[in-house]
Amino acid sequence: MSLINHLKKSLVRSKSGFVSRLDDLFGSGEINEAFYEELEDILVSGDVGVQTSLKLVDQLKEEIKSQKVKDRDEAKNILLQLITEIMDSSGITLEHDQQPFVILLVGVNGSGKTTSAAKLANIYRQKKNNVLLVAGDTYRAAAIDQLETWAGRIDVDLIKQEPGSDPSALFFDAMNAAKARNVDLVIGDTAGRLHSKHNLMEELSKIHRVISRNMPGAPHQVLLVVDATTGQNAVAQARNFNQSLPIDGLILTKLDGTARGGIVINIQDELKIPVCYVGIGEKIDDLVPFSPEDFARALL
Ligand SMILES: Nc1nc2c(ncn2[C@@H]2O[C@H](COP(=O)(O)OP(=O)(O)OP(=O)(O)O)[C@@H](O)[C@H]2O)c(=O)[nH]1
Ligand SMILES: [Mg+2]
Repeated sequence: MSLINHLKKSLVRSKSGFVSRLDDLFGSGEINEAFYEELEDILVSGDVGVQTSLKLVDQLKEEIKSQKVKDRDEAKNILLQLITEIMDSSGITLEHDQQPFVILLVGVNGSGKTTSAAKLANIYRQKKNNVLLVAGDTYRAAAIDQLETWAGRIDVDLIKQEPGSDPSALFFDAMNAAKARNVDLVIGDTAGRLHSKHNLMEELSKIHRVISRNMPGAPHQVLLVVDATTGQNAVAQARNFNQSLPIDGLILTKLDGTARGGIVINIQDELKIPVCYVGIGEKIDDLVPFSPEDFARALL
């Protein structure tokens, strides 16, 4: 199934949801002040964020005026374009120009890092890449087991150490293994952490340092995994993590669990960090590369 169908399916679920309200609004009627007010309300309650919503409505108003648009159907196309433009900063592609290419997944507890690491490994595995998973959440034996189970299922190698061992040392070893085994892609899981836990954030910086000392230029992508159902909190998480280590892109998980989904637009507008993948379920295939056009079209 394409991203657009997946998104439609998940976004349309709730009758009072974002997409159905947009659908109703653009269905019929004239363009008047009530139309703009309703649109603003729909965007804000759809998690687009107050600032971004106001900006979108203002831009739409201007375009409607200058293009002398009369009907809502035409207005819808303009909004679609405006939304796509906000998200179009996405610069990350599935292709990678370094070997091994190192991706590090970070984020708060339970956001979907481990599952996304496995899903991502599966995407590259299907493209015939030689993938190495790193069980970087060394705090809990269960976290190591969880990734190991996935690795077995998708037939990808895994590097792990005893629970309680130092994650930086593990990543150091993993870089050596990646070079020795001629791996195309390394995907590192990490333990969940809150931005306010200073020592845990320091640990992430250390992992980052150790990786780049062993392999200059790596990690090539640091992806922050955020849970879409946390709404505005997801924006705060992205902002906070980005202050501790440079975030190259986002994996927005559990989009299937929210009827709002506007958070995708909000994050990209406020932080200019591209959404690279979206998680749309718990199964191994439920991670799809993000496309701004498809997302905007699924919304409208
Ligand atoms: N519905 C849905 N569930 C997801 C998605 N991604 C992850 N999950 C579920 O969310 C739960 C937590 O996922 P994990 O991958 O263990 O999250 P984590 O970030 O590794 O968690 P910690 O290691 O505890 O910080 C699991 O039950 C996953 O199956 C998604 O896109 N959609
Ligand atoms: Mg985990």
